[in-house]
Amino acid sequence: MSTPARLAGQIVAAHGRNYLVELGDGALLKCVPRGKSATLVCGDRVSIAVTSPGEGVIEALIPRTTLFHRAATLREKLIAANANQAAVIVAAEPSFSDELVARALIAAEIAGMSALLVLNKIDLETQAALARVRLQPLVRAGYPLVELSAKASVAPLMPHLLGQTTVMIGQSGMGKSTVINALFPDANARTDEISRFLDSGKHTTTHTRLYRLADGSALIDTPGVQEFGLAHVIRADVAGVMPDFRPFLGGCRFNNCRHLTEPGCTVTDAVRNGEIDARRYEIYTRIISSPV
Ligand SMILES: Nc1nc2c(ncn2[C@@H]2O[C@H](COP(=O)(O)OP(=O)(O)OP(=O)(O)O)[C@@H](O)[C@H]2O)c(=O)[nH]1
Ligand SMILES: [Mg+2]
Ligand SMILES: [Zn+2]
Repeated sequence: MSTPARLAGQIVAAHGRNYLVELGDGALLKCVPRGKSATLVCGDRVSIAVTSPGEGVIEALIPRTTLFHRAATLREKLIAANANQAAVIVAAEPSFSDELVARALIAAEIAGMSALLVLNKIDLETQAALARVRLQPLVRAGYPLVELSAKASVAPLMPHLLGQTTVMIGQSGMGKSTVINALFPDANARTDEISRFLDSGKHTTTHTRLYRLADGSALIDTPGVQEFGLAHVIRADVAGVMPDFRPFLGGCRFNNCRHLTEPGCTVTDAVRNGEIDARRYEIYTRIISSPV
C-alpha cells in the first residue's frame, strides 16, 4: 500500500478544528489537523494528505512569512498568516477609534508587513470630512490613504491589492465585507447564506476568510475588532514603529528614554513644537502605559 501523496495548500477558512484548504488548482478540501498541532490560522500554507474525495488531513505547517496577531495579557489572537500588507479600514460612520487604528498599524509593522488606510463611505460627505481630519496625522506620518465608497466602487483600492496578500482589519460596520462582496460577487451569496443560517439578522462577519483575485493576489476578510491588544509588543519598540516618531529617535539624553518625563527628550521636544501630533503622542503614552 502506498502512502497518499502530500499536496501543498493554503488555509482559506478556519472553523474551530476544521479548515478549508485551497489547493494550487483552486480545489477546496475540508481538512482536520493530524493529532495535536499548533494553532493554524487563515492564510497558513500547509502540506496535506487527501483521505477521501474532498477531504484531507493537515500533515504539516509550512513556515510562515508573517503572522498578524493581536494579544491580550493571557490570550493571543491570531488573525492571519502570510499576508504582506494590512489594510486598516475606517468609515465616515460609525465613528472609529484612532487608537485602535494606531494599534493595528503598529501590529502590522511589528509583523513585518506594510500598511495602508482605507476610508470608506465617503458618500456620507459631512462625516467623511470629519474622518479625514482625524486621519490627517496618519497621512502626514506617511501611511497611504485610499478613499472610497464601497457601495459605489472599490476601483480605488485595486492598484493596492494586485500582487499582494492583504488582510483587512477594522471595527465592525466599517465595510470590510462590503468591499469583499464588491470584489467577489460569489462572496455575496455566501454571506447571505451564512447569515440566514445563523439567523442573526445581521451581516457581521464571524470568521476570517481568504478570497483570491484573478491574478493570484489574496484579500482576507476578518471579523470586526473592538480592541487591539499589543501585549506581544515590547514597550521600548513602540516609538520605533510609529513612523512619525522615527525622525526624532536616537537623540534623547538617555538611551533607554521612554519619551515620557525624561529630561533632554527629543520626542517630547518635537511634541511641544508641533512636529509630532499631540493626539498621536497621547496614543503612544496610552499604549506604553497599558498592560495590553
Ligand atoms: N453609506 C454607505 N454605507 C456603506 C458603504 N459600505 C458599506 N456600507 C454599509 O455599512 C454597513 C456595514 O458594512 P459591512 O461590510 O457589513 O461591515 P464590516 O466591516 O464587514 O462589519 P463586521 O463584519 O461586523 O466587522 C452595511 O450596512 C453596509 O451596507 C458605503 O460605501 N457607503
Ligand atoms: Mg464583515
Ligand atoms: Zn525620549
